[in-house]
Amino acid sequence: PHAIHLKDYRPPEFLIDAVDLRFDLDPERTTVEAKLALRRNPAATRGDGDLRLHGEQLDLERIAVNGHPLTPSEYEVHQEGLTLHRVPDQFGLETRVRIHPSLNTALEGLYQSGEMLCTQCEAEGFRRITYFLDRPDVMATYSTTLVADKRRFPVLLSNGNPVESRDLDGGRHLMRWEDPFPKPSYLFALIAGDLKAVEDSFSTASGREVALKIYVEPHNLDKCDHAMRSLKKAMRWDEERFGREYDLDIFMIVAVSHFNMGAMENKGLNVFNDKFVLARPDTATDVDFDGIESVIAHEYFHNWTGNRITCRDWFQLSLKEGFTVYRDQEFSADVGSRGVKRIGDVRLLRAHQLPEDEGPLAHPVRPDSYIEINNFYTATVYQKGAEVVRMQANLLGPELFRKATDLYFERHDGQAVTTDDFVRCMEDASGRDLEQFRLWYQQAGTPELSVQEAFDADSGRYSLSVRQHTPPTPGQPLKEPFHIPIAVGLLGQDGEDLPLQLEGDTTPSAPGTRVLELTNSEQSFTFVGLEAKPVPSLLRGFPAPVKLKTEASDDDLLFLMAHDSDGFNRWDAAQTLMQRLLLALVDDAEAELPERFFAAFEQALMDAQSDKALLAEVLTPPSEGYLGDQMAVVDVDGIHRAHSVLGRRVGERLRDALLEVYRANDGSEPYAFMPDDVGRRALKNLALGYLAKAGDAEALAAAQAQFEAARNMTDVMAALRLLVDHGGEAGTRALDHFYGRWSGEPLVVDKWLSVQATSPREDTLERVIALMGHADFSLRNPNRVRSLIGAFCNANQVRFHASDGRGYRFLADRVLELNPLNPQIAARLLKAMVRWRRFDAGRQALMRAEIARILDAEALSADVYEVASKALG
Ligand code: HT7
Ligand code: ZN
Repeated sequence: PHAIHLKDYRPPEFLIDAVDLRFDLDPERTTVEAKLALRRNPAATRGDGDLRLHGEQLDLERIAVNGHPLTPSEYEVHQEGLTLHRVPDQFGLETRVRIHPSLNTALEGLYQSGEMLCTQCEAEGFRRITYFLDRPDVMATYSTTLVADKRRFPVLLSNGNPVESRDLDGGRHLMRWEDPFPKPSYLFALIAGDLKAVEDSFSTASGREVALKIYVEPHNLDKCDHAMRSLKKAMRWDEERFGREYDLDIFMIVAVSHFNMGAMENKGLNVFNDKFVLARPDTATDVDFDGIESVIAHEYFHNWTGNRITCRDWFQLSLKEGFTVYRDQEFSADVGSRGVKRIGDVRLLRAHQLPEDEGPLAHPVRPDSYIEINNFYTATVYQKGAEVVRMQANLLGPELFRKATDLYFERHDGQAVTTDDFVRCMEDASGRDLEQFRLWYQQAGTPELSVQEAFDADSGRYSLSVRQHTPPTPGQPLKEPFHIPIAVGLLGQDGEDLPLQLEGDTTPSAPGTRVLELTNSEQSFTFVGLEAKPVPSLLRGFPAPVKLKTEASDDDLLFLMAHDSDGFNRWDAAQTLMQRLLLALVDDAEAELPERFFAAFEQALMDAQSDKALLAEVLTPPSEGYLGDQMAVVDVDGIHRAHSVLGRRVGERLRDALLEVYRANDGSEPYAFMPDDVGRRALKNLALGYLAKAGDAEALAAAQAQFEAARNMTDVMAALRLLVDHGGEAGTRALDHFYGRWSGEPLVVDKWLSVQATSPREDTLERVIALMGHADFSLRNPNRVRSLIGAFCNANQVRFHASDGRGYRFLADRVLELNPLNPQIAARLLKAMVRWRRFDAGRQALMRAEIARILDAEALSADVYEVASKALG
């Protein structure tokens, strides 16, 4: 496998203006006829005159230019596609190929999922459907005719608007779809199946009626209400917040059960992993409801950020993904609780992106090279990309940012563009120079900030000296300083915000938050007019994807936790404090926990005024994985022990308060996915969790009762987890009962698999291995793989990283099994081992050996090869 470099980008030599496709659909053998209107690209430098089309795993049956079949000397079929020699400047190309959906286990191109046929073309799957210029800067209009057996496939869908429907001989039927908006091939989709739709409609701001349809297998029709509500909310929000209206007469969502990622934004026909569509209170948790709302919004928002304006090449992936994640985060913040949303997003960034940024797979938001683009749908491109957009939005402020996005939509509608084009719109609309800011797209790695404070009581001057340093990443040994916005507040002794008067300010400023712009590697900011040394509240709201090396005392952290007007920083102070306690317990499991910690914890718990969801976040300790990231060498067992000790001591020490909170917040029937209810459930289950860690008999009885009585899956799962982790008969009985009740619902069975895979019990790996033999498990279904194998390797640090290396061997075996079946999923799983250098010598050797074993295997996919070779590189 070889690397592709951004610096080698050239415009395509040919363009395709219009595509006419006809599919004769059959799972075993589908025929695809394509008519392409091609012309030379006037903007490209002339090459050798040949036309090179992408194509993989296609059996070519016919090829003609302008209606004349070609002779074998006029073209060449090879591994990567088809080359036509000496073609005219403008011509029509006709091809007919045969493909085999039922054999397609990679789930890229046209494949079979259960009884239906569906497609996934991003990033480079269209070339498995027909010969084409399968690159995003080739945009065409599509007309698609679908023919299939009417009984087996009564529903036939594709992009755009339906224009023809009729029956054919032999029990077959035909549907034709036309998409008037030029699009790249990765946005093509088709669906054929025996599906039913939940229907609704939406009136756009300009008064057009749009038909909305969510297609599912008939038995799932009762699980679509939340998805439909989410879709309508997202459509309205995009009109109000970004001025974006939907553009076709119909918008469709289809839920499929075999899917490599979360969902796909194909024009007018979004295809979803069913996990992100189907929900009923008794089958889905609050986390699931939340995920559905944001993924539905995300895919819908792509209609403008991705589809109407797309990427010039795959290095620009964050142009659409970073911006669209920013948009879905803002949507969720607006329709839910902004503070809680921000905490969740930063938790996610710290759990996935920061580790990625300091490991062997670190890459810039706009990568310079890749071997397999499927490996670059990463936390850096998505989550850090969103932070980079957020920083620009905050630097410009709401009015100028809206002016800049309006300009972007107007200037680039119908084009395939770059992240640089995006930043230029920010500059042109605001008049700001963002040259240095562009480094956020170009340099990998997380800047580390250290801050020194100095207070001069005589002059009332208080200064913050800030340094930034970004460690080297693969291929980038030296870094330039970033342009970093730093939002700060200063708290007085009474806990109130002080006015933030910077030296040299001509007008007095109000108390609150002020954004300092760090552009040098070292810079000082001096505030004046202070009567006493304030307590600084740094990086309010997490204004930039950086790591702060804080030197705040425990007293200051407790003070911030109690008083900071910024909810995010109250949470962050609590996290830092708990992190310190946990790391002290890693060193010495018998270490005393300070009295004031329990007092602060109890005070927060009993504060009747506070937002319960926020409180649950504040009182949730950093995860075992995150604690490992804070250590020079991850102490797997010490961290697990420390986590248990802290939980137990809180559970014992604050028993009464926790029981009171549990009882006061129990019983939120009937279920509603409303912020207050979600917060109440989160808080009571957190309280129950602490009590269970202490082995409290009353708590375990409450968990049992909750498991039996609850009608909503959030409470059932919280109780089931506690029973399983506690072990014994009760855990086994609960698991059996749960499976008996839900064996017909694969997405609920996934929860049953995950709760077992993530249990810290000592026999978990044996159980996972046994569950791989369960009738409901299949390596061919990515949801099953993620729920069992992915959960074990990524969310069970203490068992996956067991010092005997059996977890590593287990993962490597699965990667090798999946490599020929589904390389995308195989490569993703392997990422659980790439940060092997962070562990002790014994574990390092074991992981390295397993990665080397994978690299030695024959017929390694480009996906797995890239991850494994970079991991050892
Ligand atoms: N744009 C999509 C990314 C994607 C994908 C989705 C499903 C299966 C395979 C895929 N490869 C890439 C999803 C999104 O970010 O919206
Ligand atoms: Zn996306």
